[in-house]
Amino acid sequence: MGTAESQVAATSDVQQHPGTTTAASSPVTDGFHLVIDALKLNGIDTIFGLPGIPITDLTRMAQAAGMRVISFRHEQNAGHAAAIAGFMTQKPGICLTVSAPGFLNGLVALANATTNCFPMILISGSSEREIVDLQQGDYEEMDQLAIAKPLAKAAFRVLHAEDIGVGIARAIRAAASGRPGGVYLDLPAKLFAQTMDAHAGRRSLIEVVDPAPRQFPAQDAVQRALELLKSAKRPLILLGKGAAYAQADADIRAFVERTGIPYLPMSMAKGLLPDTHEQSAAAARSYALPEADVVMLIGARLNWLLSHGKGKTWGGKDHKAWGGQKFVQVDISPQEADSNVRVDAPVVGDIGSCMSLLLAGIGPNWTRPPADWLTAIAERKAKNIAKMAEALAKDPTPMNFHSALAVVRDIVKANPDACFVNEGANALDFTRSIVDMYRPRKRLDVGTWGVMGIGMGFSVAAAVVSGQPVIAIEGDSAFGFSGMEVETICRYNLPVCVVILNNNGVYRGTDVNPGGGPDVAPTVFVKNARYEKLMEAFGGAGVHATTPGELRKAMEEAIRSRRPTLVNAVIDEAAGTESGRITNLNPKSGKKS
Ligand code: ADP
Ligand code: TPW
Repeated sequence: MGTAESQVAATSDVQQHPGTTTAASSPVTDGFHLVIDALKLNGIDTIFGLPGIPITDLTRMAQAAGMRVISFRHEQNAGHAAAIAGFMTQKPGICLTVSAPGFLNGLVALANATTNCFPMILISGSSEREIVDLQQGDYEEMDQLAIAKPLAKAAFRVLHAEDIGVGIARAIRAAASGRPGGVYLDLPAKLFAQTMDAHAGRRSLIEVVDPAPRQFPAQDAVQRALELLKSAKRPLILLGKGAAYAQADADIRAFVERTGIPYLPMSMAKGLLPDTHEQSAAAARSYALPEADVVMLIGARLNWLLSHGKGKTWGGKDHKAWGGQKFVQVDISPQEADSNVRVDAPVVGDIGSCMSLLLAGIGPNWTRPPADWLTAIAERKAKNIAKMAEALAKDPTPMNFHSALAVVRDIVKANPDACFVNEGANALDFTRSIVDMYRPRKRLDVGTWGVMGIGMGFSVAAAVVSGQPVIAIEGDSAFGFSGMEVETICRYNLPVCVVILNNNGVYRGTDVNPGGGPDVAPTVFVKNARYEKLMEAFGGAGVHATTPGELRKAMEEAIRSRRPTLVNAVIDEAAGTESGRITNLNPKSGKKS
């Protein structure tokens, strides 16, 4: 990279911008250009957003300056796109919105990014501080900074053009360093038109050096973890999305293979090692968790997705009881250990640095786990895989989740580099367990919150960032949260194949109004809806698939042609359970584990 000055000179010619040359002809720049130049200086080349006052001109100027501006139909989808771009690249994804309502629409994505440890920056235009603070009723008035603060890892506002460089540098560092997260950057409308001397402007920009500095754990922490693992009779490794994010793929794989310890991938860590790896215990999960004696968490939290590390899932005698496991936790956050149960060996640092030291520490004489543990897991696994194969081989009419997903499983196997987006309840749970992933950071889903609405935003970003085909497996309810973005997919001609597993409703389509009135039940949608026509409306391909053969043909064609495609895969409306696999979290069901 050159100096800040040469970069800026190359990225935006301030003299060509109307009103940016003073009478004395000393060049001036303005807030618009400083924002664009600061982003470009830091290697950020894409903005996901939605224009309007006061940022329309910013989107135009960014495009003129060679940035990719991906314009959405709703800010939430742009925000989800930015967040997943951050997950895929380790560079904060940028979402740009207008004030109050646009900002609020983006907030779900900002909060979701923070919750999931994805680096993103939500940049919103805002109204005039003087008017907002006196609550005098400005256009789209709102105290956005105050509202964003509790939902973001950090929040900043820039009031003066000469501080734009610092504001963007701080936002980048806050989003990407340590535990990544969502950052809010408030840019009041007045800032964009502020002018300043172009040379001083260039000098005010900051090219962030080492935005996510490596953090090595202490040697004794590494030793403690290795000793504990060595002492285990039934060790288990859990890989989380933090491990996928860290891009330490080779060292993680080497550590798993050289220790010989069985592992379980969390949803978005699927594919970090291929799901077909012989050490994967995924198909024996309900055996491995309660039986393990030492569990090593790599970039995974002991939250609800892991039953808080206790209860019956872990072999505890009731839903609150500790199962007796000892834990090693590799994580960048020093506060994560002991969040739910005692962690005996915290290893705090970035996963790349931690894994390189752990790998170096195992040495040539490492003893693999006892054979009876490995055999017991292998036996359970073989039994469950055979059971699953039986279910997948059935060909019922209408299709069910299994017969449709057997097709998806083959398509992903044949196209391992395709990105894979997934949301819904049953559509999520069945897909996660049936469809194997083969490469890291390909599976992008509802994450820590189980949030619906990531579908089309993630799909757009995955296609833009990776250039690879994208397959989105969507529940019909899940799809509805972001469905209008099929226009965005068609507009940018992205190679996205959306498959809706359509069972006529939320969870399924068979509920009946308990009051007996004219309204359908709250979970029921229009029967036999023709979702594929939505894609056709914007020039993409729409397919109505009622058999696995039709689904296979449509998906193969979509991937071959790279044409935006929506397959309406009609499945049995009685298929699916309420809330998928987390029925037990519904209050009436009570907490069972
Ligand atoms: P999952 O849902 O897959 O179990 P979580 O989101 O619960 O994963 O956990 C991810 C963890 O990874 C977080 O605790 C976060 O601090 C950690 N993490 C994220 N990035 C890194 C990194 N580069 N190095 C170390 N830990 C990381
Ligand atoms: C932002 C609650 C969880 S899953 C789901 C909802 C509404 C949809 C399930 O139906 P779908 O899938 O998609 O048709 P399937 O296969 O079971 O039929 N609002 C938000 N997030 C969540 N999680 C919900 C509501 C929910």
